[in-house]
Amino acid sequence: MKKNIDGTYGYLSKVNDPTDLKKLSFAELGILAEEIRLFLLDSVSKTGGHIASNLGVVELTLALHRVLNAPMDKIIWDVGHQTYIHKMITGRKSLFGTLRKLNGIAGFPKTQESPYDAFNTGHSSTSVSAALGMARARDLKGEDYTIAAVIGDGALSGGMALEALNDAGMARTNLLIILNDNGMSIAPNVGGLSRYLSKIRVRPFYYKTRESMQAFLDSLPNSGKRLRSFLHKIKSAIKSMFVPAMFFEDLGFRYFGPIDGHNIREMVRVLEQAKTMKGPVLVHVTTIKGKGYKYAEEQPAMYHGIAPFEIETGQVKSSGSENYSSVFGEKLCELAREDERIVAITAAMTDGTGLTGFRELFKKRFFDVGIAEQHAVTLAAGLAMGGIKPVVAIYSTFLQRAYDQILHDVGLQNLHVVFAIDRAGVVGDDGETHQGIYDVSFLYTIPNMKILSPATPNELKSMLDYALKKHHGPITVRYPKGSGCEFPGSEEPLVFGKGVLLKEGSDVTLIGAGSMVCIVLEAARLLEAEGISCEVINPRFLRPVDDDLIQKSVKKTKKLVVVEDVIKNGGFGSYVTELVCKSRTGSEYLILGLPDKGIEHGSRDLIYKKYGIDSEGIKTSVKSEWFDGQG
Ligand SMILES: Cc1ncc(C[n+]2csc(CCOP(=O)(O)OP(=O)(O)O)c2C)c(N)n1
Repeated sequence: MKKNIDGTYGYLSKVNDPTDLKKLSFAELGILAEEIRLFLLDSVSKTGGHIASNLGVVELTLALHRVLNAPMDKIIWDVGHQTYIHKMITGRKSLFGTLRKLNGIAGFPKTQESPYDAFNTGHSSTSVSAALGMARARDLKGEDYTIAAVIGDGALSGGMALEALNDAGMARTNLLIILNDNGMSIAPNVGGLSRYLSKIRVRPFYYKTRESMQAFLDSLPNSGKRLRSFLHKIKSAIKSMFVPAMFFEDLGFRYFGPIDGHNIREMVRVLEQAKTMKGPVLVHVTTIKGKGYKYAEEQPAMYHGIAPFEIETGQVKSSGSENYSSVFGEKLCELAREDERIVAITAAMTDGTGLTGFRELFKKRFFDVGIAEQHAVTLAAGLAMGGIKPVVAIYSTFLQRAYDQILHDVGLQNLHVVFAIDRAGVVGDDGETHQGIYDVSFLYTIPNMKILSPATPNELKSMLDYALKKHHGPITVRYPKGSGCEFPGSEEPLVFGKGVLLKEGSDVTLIGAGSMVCIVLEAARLLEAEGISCEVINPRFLRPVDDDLIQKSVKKTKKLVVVEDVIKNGGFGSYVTELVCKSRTGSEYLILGLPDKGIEHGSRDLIYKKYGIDSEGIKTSVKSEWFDGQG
């Protein structure tokens, strides 16, 4: 390995696109892999990002790009968090300082960013469906190129992936599936399928045996149907001796594996062969999550997605202040101590949703279902039907998966399921596929659903208290990423359907939903400094909304501003302004929120600023709408 004078790495600096990989020997590719790990660590330790998964796929990415001819051949990366190496070797390594920053490169594949990114991903388990669709499109158009999906063992547990395998196995189309099996989802993978994969992982000699047996069978004279069928039976018998149930082959795939995913030479050999095969092929590769960086290998879950950290010590640089997820986790434990009917459900996000403590304390009342949000919700419906009080903790963005389950299984049956929606609103760095900006709109369509949105961590506690002790029926408490603010008035007791008047004023009524309340209070301060008197309301309930409080205020001010960090279409603003319009007060209104397009990656503050929902932006909009020329 050689570092150039300008600090770049010897081989890496020569790789500008995947064709450059084809010029390197296997020994050189090995050195390149080491350089890539150093570069990755150096840059992600500064920007933050998904480090462990990327460290695990360095050799796999090099082998794939060595064998395939991208961008003509297409690679679809499931989830897409492991595409940093792919981005580095497809012309974007100089942009790594901008990773996940506003106007910088995204942390996930983006077709608009590069022709090498064949399909946008972010949510898990979509790659096989997408790849099969693209393969069928290719066939229908009479074209000829390779399409590969790279899917992790965690993503494989998602229902969609299994639906797609079911279809693809029987499809008469050429399709290459690479199963990147590291035994980990974010945390260790769970479920029967994962156990099945770990059984295969410990029998790597199957692949070698299978190959030598294939060679032996090929060497025999092709003498008659009976001998062939006899040999076929022997082959199946030997196969089942080594691998008890060849799930993938029985589904219709040609199976190769398990192969050491850190051995480039071996992977290139197998991928070359797999690429030329007719029909669907599955190459099972085993990798080590966090490979090459001690701390990430030891604690892959912690280094799955991480803030900037110190390479030498592995310490995260940001302060570990209390956040909404941990407030939720602690409060839920407190409530669960008092009521043994309370159970918690997560879809592969125990740590992220703050449920680690609950899992330790209430083992039997904790269910990690894997990446299976749809199942999580209907499981909760079943539990509620059976007299248990389930709390489903899911990030806003991933709950989108379970819309029909919320509607059909929970809402229509009016079941008491508590949805604890984490990462609600703008999430920042992960960008458009991860923004929690659609849940309010889609939850408004769910029969019987009540929606609560705390403006402070204390309000989150009282809302959970209410949802589990007093309420019956479907109820959502949605709260943002990170830590919140506190302000006077937030300690007032929670009353069903009631908001709180935080500040009286006469010129304009400002309402912020959830985390927007703090920003609205700041905007009010700025406006007051310019002589505009603001009344500020914290609605607490987004459904049912405190109609009386809002109507009374608007009657006085005649001007209503609703601020939300979700899409405006069908959001809280539309809901409130419809109510106000119905009452014919003749008041005017302004909704400040997000447009119904994808909202890009970038820090939350910059995104708020860009879309005019920071305090300055609110002030400017209010002034230009009604008070221009004043102040
Ligand atoms: C629908 C959905 N739910 C949850 C997540 C959050 N998530 C991101 S990566 C990941 C684990 C993926 O594991 P695996 O596919 O094995 O990839 P690895 O990180 O181990 O390489 C999870 C749960 C997601 N992206 N999509």
